[in-house]
Amino acid sequence: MKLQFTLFNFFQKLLFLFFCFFGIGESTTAQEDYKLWLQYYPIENVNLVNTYTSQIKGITAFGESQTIQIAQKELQLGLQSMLSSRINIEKNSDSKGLIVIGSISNLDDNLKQQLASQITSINNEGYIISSTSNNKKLLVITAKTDIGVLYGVYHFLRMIQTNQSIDNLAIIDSPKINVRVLNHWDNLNGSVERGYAGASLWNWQKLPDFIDQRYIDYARANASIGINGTVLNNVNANALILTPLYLEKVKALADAFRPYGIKVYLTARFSAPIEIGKLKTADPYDPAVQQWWKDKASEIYKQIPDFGGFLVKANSEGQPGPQNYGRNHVDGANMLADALAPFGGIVMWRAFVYSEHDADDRAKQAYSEFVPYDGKFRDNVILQVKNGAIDFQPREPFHPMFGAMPKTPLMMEFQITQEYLGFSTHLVYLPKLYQEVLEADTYSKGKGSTVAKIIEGSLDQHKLTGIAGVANIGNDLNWTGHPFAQANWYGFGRLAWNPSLDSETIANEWLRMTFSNNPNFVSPVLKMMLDSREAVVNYMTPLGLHHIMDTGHHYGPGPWVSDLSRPEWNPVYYHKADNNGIGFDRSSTGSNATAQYAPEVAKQYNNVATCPEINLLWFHHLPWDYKLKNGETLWNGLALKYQEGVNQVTTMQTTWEKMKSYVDENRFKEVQMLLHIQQKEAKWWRDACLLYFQQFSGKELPKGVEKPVHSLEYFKSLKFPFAPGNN
Ligand code: BDP
Repeated sequence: MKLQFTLFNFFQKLLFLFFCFFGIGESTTAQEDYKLWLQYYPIENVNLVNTYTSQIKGITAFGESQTIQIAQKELQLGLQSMLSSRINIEKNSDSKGLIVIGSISNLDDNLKQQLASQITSINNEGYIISSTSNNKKLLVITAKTDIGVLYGVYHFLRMIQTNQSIDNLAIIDSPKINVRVLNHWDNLNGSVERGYAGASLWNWQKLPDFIDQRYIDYARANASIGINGTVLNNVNANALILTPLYLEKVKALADAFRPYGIKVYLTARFSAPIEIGKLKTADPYDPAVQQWWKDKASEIYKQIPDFGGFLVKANSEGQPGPQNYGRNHVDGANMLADALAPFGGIVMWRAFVYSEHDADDRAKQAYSEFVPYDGKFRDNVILQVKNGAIDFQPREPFHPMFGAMPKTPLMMEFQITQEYLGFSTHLVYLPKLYQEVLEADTYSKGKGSTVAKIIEGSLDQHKLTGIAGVANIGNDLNWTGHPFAQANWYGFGRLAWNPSLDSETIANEWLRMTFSNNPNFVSPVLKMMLDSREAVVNYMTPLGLHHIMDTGHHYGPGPWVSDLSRPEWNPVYYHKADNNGIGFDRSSTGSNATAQYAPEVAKQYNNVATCPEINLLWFHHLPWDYKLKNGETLWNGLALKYQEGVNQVTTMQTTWEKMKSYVDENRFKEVQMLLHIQQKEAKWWRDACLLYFQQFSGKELPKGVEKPVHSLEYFKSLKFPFAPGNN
C-alpha cells in the first residue's frame, strides 16, 4: 500500500512536471503569492483523486467566443493541475464522463430539452451545473450567456479546489446584485490614493499598445469571483481621463477585460466641461454643458460600446459639483444620466458628503442632504453609499440612508483597502465587517429589512442594484500587500455575488483554495481570520470609538489631534474625551443622529441601556465610571479591550508559528513578519490611546493591562511624512 502510494505520488509529480514543461500548467511556475486563490494545487488524497478522475474524462465546449475558450482553458488547466492527469478536449459530447460547457443555445437539442425548465430560473449571469443521466453520464455547465458559463466553470473548479463531492450535481445560481464593481482610487501619475500594495496596475504610458499580462490576470481573478466591473480611476478625479488620448487607453483595457465579463467605468470630474471642454461653466442647467456631456458620452461609446458609466464624487471634500452653480445633487446626477441613457450607461453618484459650512454632526449630513431627494433621480442613477455614516472605520453602525430612500436604488460602498485598519500590514479579515453591515436590520419595512435586501433591490423592488469595493490592489507581486488581504478582495467578490453568504464559509473556501485543504491548517487559521476583525477594533477603537487615527495618512493613533482647520477632521471631534467621560452623544440629548434610523432602531441606539456595547461611544458620552454589562467601569473596560486586542494579535502569532509545515516558505515568512509588525502596532495603539485618555479619566490602568514603556509625549512626537496612500 505504502509502495503503491509512493509510486502514485512519484507518477503524479512526473506528470505534473511534464505539464509544466509543456506549458499546460504555465502559471504554476509563477510565485505562489501571485496566483491568489487560483493555485490549483494537486490533490493529495489519492481516493479523492480517483473518484474525480473516474467522473471526469474530458471536456467538450460548445461555442466559439473568447469567453468560452477562456472557460475551456481554465477548466483544463485547473483540472489537470489538481488531478495531475491529462484532461482531453473532445469534439463531441458522445462519450461518457465529459464535462460539457456552453451556453444553452449552443447545446444539442437533447440537453436543451433536459435543462429547459432550470434555465428559466437563472438570470443572464447565472449558471447551471447539472449531472445528466440519460445513459451516458455527463456533467453540464450551462447558462444563458457565455459569461454565465465561465462563472459556472469557476464554481465547479472551486468545488474541486475545496474537495467537495461532484456526485449528482444540480446547482442553480445567479448573482443577486447586478453591478459588482471594484473602485480603483488610482491616479494618472501611477499613485494610488489609500493604496498600500504598490503603484497602480494601469500603465497609462504604455497603453494602448502594450497589454500587460497582468491586466489579463486581473480580469481572470475578478471573473473567478464574479466581479463584473471596474472603475479605473480615483473618485478624486482628473478630467484628463476623458480626453481622446486617455480614452484610447481605456478602450484597450476594456477590450482586454471584456471576454472576462468585466465592464469599464470611469469617474467623471464634474468640472470637466471647463477643464477639457473649454466651456466657461459646468452648470448642469446650461445647454452647452448638457450637450458637452452628451457628446462626450457618444465619443466614449463609439470606442467602448459596453462602457458601464460614470462614478461621481461631487461637492465632497473639495471636489466640484452642481452646488458650485446653485444646483443640487439631483440636477447634477440627472444631467449625466441623460447623457448616458441612450447608450445604456449608469451614474453611480456618491453620497459621501459633509460640509465645513454645516455645523451639524458629520454623521448626519449625508442623510440630511440626500433623503429629501428620494424618488427624484433618473432610472439609471444609483446612489453609492458607504457602509457607515463617517468613513470606513473598523466598526460603524450601518449608514442610516439604507432604508430611508425606498424610491431610489442605493448601492453599497465597502472599502477593501485598509485605510483605517492598519494598511496592508495588518491581518484583518474584512468579510466579517461586511457581513455585519449586510445583516443589519434597518426595520424600514418592519423586521427583516436588512441592508442586504435593500442593496439587492428585493425590499423595494429595484431593478438597478450595485455594490462597490474600494480596491486593495496594486502592482505588488502578491497584488494586495499582505497575503491575507487577498482574502478581502476574494470575500468582497463572493459577497457581491451573494450578500447572504457567511463570512466563515468564504474564509474556509479561500484558505483551501489559497493554501491547503489540510484540516490541521484550515481550522486554526480559519479561527485566526475570523477573530482578526474584532482584534483590530479592540486595539484601535473599542466600544464604538472612531476616527481617532492620526491625521491625513491615518496611520497609527492620533486621538490628541485637534488643530486642523475643519473641526470634523480632528479626532477630538469624534471621541470628545473630557474629565466627565468619553464618547459622542448622538442620542436625543445630543446630535440626535439616532432619529435618522427607523423608530425600532432609533429607540435601541438612543437608550444607553439597550444600545449594543460595540457601538456605545458612537452614540453616547458616558462618565468614566459608567458600569458596563460585565460590571467593569467604562475606564477599566476600555483599557481591558485595548489589552484584549493586543492579546488577540499575540494569539494570531502563536497560531501562525505552528503552520510552517503547511505553507510555502515565502508566504510563511511574509505573514510571520507582518504579524510581528501588527503586534508592535497594536501595542502602540493601546499605549498611545490609554495614556492620552488617562489624562481625562485620572485613573490607574486596571490589573491585566500592561504598562506603557513610552510616554505620551513620545507617541505624539511620531511623524510619518511619507506614509503611503496619502497623496
Ligand atoms: C476618505 C479618504 C479619501 C477619499 C474619501 C472618499 O480618506 O482619500 O477621497 O474617503 O471616499 O476615506 O471620497
